Parts: sequence; C-alpha cells; structure tokens
Amino acid sequence: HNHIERATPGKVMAAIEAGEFEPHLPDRQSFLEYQAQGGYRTLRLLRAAGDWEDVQEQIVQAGLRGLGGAGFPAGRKWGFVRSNPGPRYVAVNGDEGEPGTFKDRHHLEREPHMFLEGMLISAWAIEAERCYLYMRDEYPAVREILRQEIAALEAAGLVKKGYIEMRRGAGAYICGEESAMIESIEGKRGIPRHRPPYVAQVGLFGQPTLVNNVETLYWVARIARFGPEVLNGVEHNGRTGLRSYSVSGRVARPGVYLLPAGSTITDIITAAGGIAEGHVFKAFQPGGPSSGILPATLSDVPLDFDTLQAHGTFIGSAAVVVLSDEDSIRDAALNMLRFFEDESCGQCTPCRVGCEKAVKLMQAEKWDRALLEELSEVMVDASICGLGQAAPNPIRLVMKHFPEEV
Ligand code: L3W
Ligand code: SF4
Repeated sequence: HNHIERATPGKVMAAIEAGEFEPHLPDRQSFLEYQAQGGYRTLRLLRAAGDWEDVQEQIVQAGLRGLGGAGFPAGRKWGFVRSNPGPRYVAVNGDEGEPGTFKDRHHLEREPHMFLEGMLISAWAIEAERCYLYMRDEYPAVREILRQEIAALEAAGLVKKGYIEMRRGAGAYICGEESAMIESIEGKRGIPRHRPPYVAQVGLFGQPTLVNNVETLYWVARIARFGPEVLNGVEHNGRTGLRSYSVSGRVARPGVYLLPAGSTITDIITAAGGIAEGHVFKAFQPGGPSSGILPATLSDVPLDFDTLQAHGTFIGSAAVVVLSDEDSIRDAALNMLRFFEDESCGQCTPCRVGCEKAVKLMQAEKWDRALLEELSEVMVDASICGLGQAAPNPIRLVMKHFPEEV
C-alpha cells in the first residue's frame, strides 16, 4: 500500500499537466529580477572569455563540498569529468528524499535562478552537451517554477530549447543515489550501480557525467559571482562555511536555517525559536535517518562534515529532527529502519534481508544486542550502496546512547 500512496503525487502532476489544477506557487525571484541584480552576468562573461580552472580554483578556495549528503569536495569533480572524452552531461539531483530534508526545496522556491545559473556555469565548465534535472515528484510547485523559469531562459536566448531537460522522479528514495538516478533518467528501474567506474567516467548513457545536488550548484553560482569569501569568510567553532539546516520536530519554528557550518545543536535549536513549549530536549537526528540519533548531551559538537565521525555518524544532508521527552527513541529508530526496509531496492542481500531482519529484531521488547550488532556489521561491510551501509546507524547509536530504552 505504501507504493500506491507514494504514487499519488504523480496524479497531482498529471492533473497539473492536463491544466486541471494549478499548484500554489510561492513568490520567488523572477528571471528579470535576478538579472536586474547582476544575475547571469557571470555566466555570460565566462562563456565569452572564461577559464574553467579559475572558477574551479575559487570553488576549491571556498571549501564547497557536495551538499546532497556525502560532502565530496565539489571543486574536484569538474576535472574528473573533463578528463574523459565527450559528449558529457550534467545530471542534477533534485530528488531530495532524505526524511527531514527540505533545504533544496527552500532554495528553489525562493531563488531558482541562483541554482540554474550554477548549473549552467558547471555545464559550461565541463562543456556539457545537455543538462538533465531530476526533480522530485512530491514538489509539484517547484517543478512548475522550474518549468516557467527554464522557459524564461530559453526565451532570453541563454540556453537553446531542450538544453535543460527536466525529468520527474516517482517517489523512490533510492533514486537519490546518483547511479540509481542515472538509471531512472535512462528510463530503467532505479537501482544503484557498482562503483568504480564513477559516474564522472561512465555516467548517463555511458558518458562522463557531472552529478551534483541542487544546493551545491546554488553555491557554485554564488561563489562564481561573489568570490570564495561567501563561504570561507564565515567561521564558527573552528569550522568554515555555511550550512542550510532543515530543522523539524520539537522546535518552536521548524524551517530551513542558513547558519555557520560549525553550529551546534544548541545554536540550531536557538535559531529555530527554542524547544517547543511543554517539551524537554532529549535527542536529535543530525542529518536524516541515515545519520541515526544522538543524545541531547552532545550539545557542544559542531554539526559539520567530519565532526561527527568520532561519534560514529555524519552530518549528511543536515536534516535535523529534534526529539523530546514525549518521544520514544526506540520507536523513532524502528521507524527509521522501517523506512529503509521499504526503500531498499532489494538488489543486494545484506540490505534487503538485513533491513527486514533488523525491523523484526527491533520489535522485541528487549533487543538482542549481540545479534543486532553482528547484523549491522554485515550490512555496513557488504551492502552495495549508502542506503544499506548507513541503515544500521540508528540501531548502533540507540544501543550506545539509550541502552535503557532497548
Ligand atoms: C570520481 C572518485 N568521483 C567519489 C563522487 C561520487 C559521488 C560523490 C560522493 O552518497 C551519502 C551517505 C550519506 N572519482 C570519486 C568520485 N566520487 N569518489 O563523489 O560519493 P560517495 O561515495 O562519498 O557518496 P554517495 O554514494 O554519493 C552517500 C548520504 O549520501 N545520504 C544522503 C541522502 C540525502 C538525500 C537528500 O535528500 N538530499 O537523499 C544517505 O545515506 O551521507 O554518506 O558523486 O561519484 N574517486
Ligand atoms: Fe539496493 Fe540496499 Fe543494495 Fe543499495 S544497499 S543496492 S538500496 S539493496
């Protein structure tokens, strides 16, 4: 039944496409407004006489890292892709599916052209034949905004008609994994490929492909226009840069908060208006269910790439969910594993059977900790992709920090 429920947004899109229904479109910066404020000047200058290595150097200086969750140094990808013969493609990951993550939607609903210019600068840098934009079906308003704004770009002569092709996801979390997304764009079932070869070598239609998350490209445009200082000029708790934290759960004002990358959970909760009335802060998910659950006592750790390694996890897409004394941590972890069980593509046994087995073991009144640990180890070591490798994080962290609950 889950799959039927998740297919429902497709009906919404079909209705929009048939003109039967118009989604409410949030106010956003239009093409003309963006251009009046200096937008697309950088792209035009670069196309006329730019050196891609200069821009790449700025991105490296800025310290931009992949904001889909993995944090791979963004500046290095152009060189990888360019070192392979064309035709080359750009494939943008707009399948924001990590539960609790809504930062890409936030930026697209406000400044779609900052993202589009970043995508076109990247396409220029790798001499891309075409850009594919894989957008989550559950964001019909975003898809409509992009459709209108891409048409504005075509009308202004900034891109040829068809140079940017938008493809619709269909609600499968795994299609946010880059190679599964590529399979899906190619019209096949979305299942991850083995790596290597990396998509920079063999990507879309077998060709070298630059895959970036939406927000990463948004920052590419900002860096190219305003310089690396937009990121490397911000310092906090010994960390550099900015992070779009998607904050939800037991806070007074859930939303996306652009904060210094070294922000602690205390800084983030404060930005979100404090803990919701009547609740006592107990735990938090730092970056989507893949990052598991941490206790409130870790309140002074900067939530950035690398800083959570010592605590057995990572910041991922910075989807912070705040839990309180009203929440059962074991139930939250079980919910996360149910999600992974549901979303596993089923291609490899450690993940397909491992998630199912973990859910059963986690339903017991008292967890069999030794068996769950052994199962977690197998899943981490032997799963093909990040889904199966990260799925045991909630189990391990709950056993470590909340033993009394399990
Ligand atoms: C060329 C090499 N390219 C790595 C590229 C690779 C990819 C990127 C990152 O994501 C994470 C997981 C969670 N030559 C390369 C190379 N690349 N080495 O760099 O690769 P990788 O393997 O570090 O990670 P990944 O498989 O892309 C796994 C996070 O994703 N996660 C987040 C989900 C987020 C959402 C969302 O809604 N935004 O779904 C879930 O687990 O942090 O570590 O492009 O090709 N030698
Ligand atoms: Fe599919 Fe899970 Fe294996 Fe990834 S780890 S390929 S989602 S079965």
